Amino acid sequence: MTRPTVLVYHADPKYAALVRAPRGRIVLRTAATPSEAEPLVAEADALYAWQFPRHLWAKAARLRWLQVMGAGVDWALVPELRPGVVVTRAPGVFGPWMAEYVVGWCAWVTQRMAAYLDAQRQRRWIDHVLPDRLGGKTLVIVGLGDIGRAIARAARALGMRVLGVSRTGRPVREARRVWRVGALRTALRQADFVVVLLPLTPETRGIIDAGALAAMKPTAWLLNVARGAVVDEPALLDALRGRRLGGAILDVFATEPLPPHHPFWALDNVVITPHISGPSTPEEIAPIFNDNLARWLAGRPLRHVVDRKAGY
Ligand code: OXD
Repeated sequence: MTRPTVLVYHADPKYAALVRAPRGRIVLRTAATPSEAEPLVAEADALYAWQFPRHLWAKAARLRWLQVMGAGVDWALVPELRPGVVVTRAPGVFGPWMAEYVVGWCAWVTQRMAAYLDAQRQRRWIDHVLPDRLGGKTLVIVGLGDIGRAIARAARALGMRVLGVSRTGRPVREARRVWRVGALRTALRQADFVVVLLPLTPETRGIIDAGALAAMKPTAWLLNVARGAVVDEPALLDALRGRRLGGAILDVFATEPLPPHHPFWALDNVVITPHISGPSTPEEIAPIFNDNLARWLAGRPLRHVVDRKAGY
């Protein structure tokens, strides 16, 4: 019996080191760069990867399964990936990280951390500046998958009022109320903080547009931890420059790395982080991959299969 080939594509060798399969059941190949992947991809039956180079999909003639290492799958759901390839995600891993990121940066705003640090550098005692509470503030979570619900739980633990927006508008235990995406602006009007978590699909591209931003209170903060292109960046820039928003915490951008000349860098009401809100770690993803690998080898259905039509 020929053994299936599993290609692991990542610069960190730990991803491959943590692959577990019964002895002799698979051929394991690794590639850290596009040029290393190029001669191997035609042989791959399964791929365990992050940001696999788009120009190589056409060569992946034998590929049957792709396990994605990160939260988003938009880079994989391209027409070049043959329709028969099953794509699986890694849910449950990123929510705890992103909950800490979101709650942490919301607290950075309300605890006025920038102001106190700034005053410290100048040896000034600014006891006229008081912190605010997160308790009682309204957080609107746009995108209520497993990550959105993990963020909701953390926010609720601090007494925040959590509202949600999702494609279906289906109620979830974690949010006091959920609207459909069509009623996005109704939800945004109520927010002190908005966190954007929608996957990037043709329907969500630019969905946080000038009208959506105008619906937000002028004191509200926008946190984008989804994809840069879900937000209309020129409209956001306009709103921030015009002080029509409290500010923005941005972890993702339409172009990454954010180019040095980009105007976001210069704004005092923007925090820029380099796409780190939900890092992938080999140790956290490995159990998901290994469980699916065992299923795949046994011919059983895989877990966490992406709906390629829906885009997530
Ligand atoms: C992502 C990730 O999908 O960082 O953006 O995992």
